[in-house]
Amino acid sequence: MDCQISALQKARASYQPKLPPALRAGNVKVVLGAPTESASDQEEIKKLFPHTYGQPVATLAEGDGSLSTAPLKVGVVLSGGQAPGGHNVIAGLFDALKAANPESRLFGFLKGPGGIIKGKYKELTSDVIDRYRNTGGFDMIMSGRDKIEKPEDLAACKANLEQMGLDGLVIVGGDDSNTNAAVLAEYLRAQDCPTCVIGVPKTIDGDMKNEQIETSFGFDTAAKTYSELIGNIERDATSAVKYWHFVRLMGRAASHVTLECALQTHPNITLISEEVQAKGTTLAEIVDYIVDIVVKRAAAGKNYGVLLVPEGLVEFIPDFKVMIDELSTILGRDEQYLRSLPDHSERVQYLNTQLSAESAQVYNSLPAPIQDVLLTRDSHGNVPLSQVETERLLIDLVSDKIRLMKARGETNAKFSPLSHFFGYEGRCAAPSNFDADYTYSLGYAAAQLIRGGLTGYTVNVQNVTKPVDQWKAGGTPVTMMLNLEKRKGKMVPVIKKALVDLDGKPFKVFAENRDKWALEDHYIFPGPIQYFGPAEVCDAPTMTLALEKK
Ligand code: FBP
Repeated sequence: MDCQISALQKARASYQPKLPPALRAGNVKVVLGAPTESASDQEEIKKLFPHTYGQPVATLAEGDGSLSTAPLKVGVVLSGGQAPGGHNVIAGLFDALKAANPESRLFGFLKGPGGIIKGKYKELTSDVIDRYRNTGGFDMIMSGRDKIEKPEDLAACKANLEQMGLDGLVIVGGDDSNTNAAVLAEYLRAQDCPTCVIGVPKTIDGDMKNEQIETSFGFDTAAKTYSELIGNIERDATSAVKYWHFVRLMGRAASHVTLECALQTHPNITLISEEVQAKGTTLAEIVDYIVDIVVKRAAAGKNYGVLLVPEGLVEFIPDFKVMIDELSTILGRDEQYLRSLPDHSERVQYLNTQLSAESAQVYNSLPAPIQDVLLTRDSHGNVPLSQVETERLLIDLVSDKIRLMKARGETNAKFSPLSHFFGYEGRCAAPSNFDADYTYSLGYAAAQLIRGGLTGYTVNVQNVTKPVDQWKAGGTPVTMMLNLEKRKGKMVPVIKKALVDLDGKPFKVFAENRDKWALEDHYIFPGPIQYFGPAEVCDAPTMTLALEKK
């Protein structure tokens, strides 16, 4: 049977993403700026990256024919969580390589960085690429979360890249994967391997951004997809007038997705992890804040509402953070032993002998499934927070408190909560026009950096709140974005995560309005992403980006 595609997919396949003028010119050059320094810990990072530290910022401009037109062999890998637009990065890379020399070839490593280590790849020809233009997902070559870190993994990558004769490798990933790109670039250069390594900033979490990288791709589409769903829930809430919806939103560390969705939909309660951390708010205080709004709305006859909570919240509640850090140190030391214990209760028993008294108390107060998740780390040392059901924990605690208040005659609120988690629903949506253009431009620019022989760079496209005619592209040295962070109890170089800036415009606009949104109903219903139609409906950037760049 023929593979069937939807009517939208068919129409979308012919969308031609827009490119910044310098890339459209067909003749591009690389302009290098002044040497750079890492975000912090300069001396230590310089020692760890002696061959690639301090490289200059690169800008792509209309050119002078100085870039290589020799046929190139390039590999590409998709790393970490899916984000809308990954396929367009590959399409842009492919088109740029072919435009420079039709003999150039592109290879996709399969299932993430593990594919480079194992030498698993497939050639990406135009018939493969054309099937995936402007589609969501990473299914063209799949993704994975392996970390290229151990000496034997680095050596295996080098051997495979050399055997394939690759001139360049493009690693599409978030902060951890772009850190991987820096580590691999340094290693290859130290070993005189000619393969250039270029990273592409991807993550729906929106936390890989800085002065050079204005946004990570996928954030736009994912946040708009969740906002559509939240808007629908708000309509349902005002129609049924009987449910409180507790919605947890993806975003492992930073609350950008939650903040963006709040700006787009005006829910009654939004928790922002960074504010919780800055104010040192405890879990009990968070519960009190929620209960207060539930009770006040009930008194006004509104036994319904919508609450947004970021996935990363628990790591930002001060006593939880201390407990999670202690667990990470224990895992760094005793993970094997803990895994060898026959059941969860024995693990808890052992942990109680290792954690400080305060942390043991916090850990013991949690339900067993959450305790269990907190003992897991991915290959980058992160807690898999997408599995921590914070929305249910909050529902339980708020329900308990309201029950008590009712028994004491302090409220007659009817609290019927429903829980939701929006994460995977948005990561593979068809990229919005913004993400389709942005990712295609990133891929196209990555090819130029490789043609220029640059390595250890993350590609950037800037000025993105302006029309594409004013976009600019270039490369940011990865070491410029590094700092040292504690992972599994050890200090390691990683790209500094951009958390929500409490002094920034997006948070301020939210903070100025939240009391009004709490008690009155100011819901906004953004509706689904539009791909065809007027620019103000189809091409608007996120509110976060618009406010940041205002
Ligand atoms: P990246 O940082 O790799 O882009 O992934 C982000 C993310 O979507 C987080 O928001 C979420 O916590 C995590 O991936 C979920 O990971 P997994 O896909 O392994 O369940």
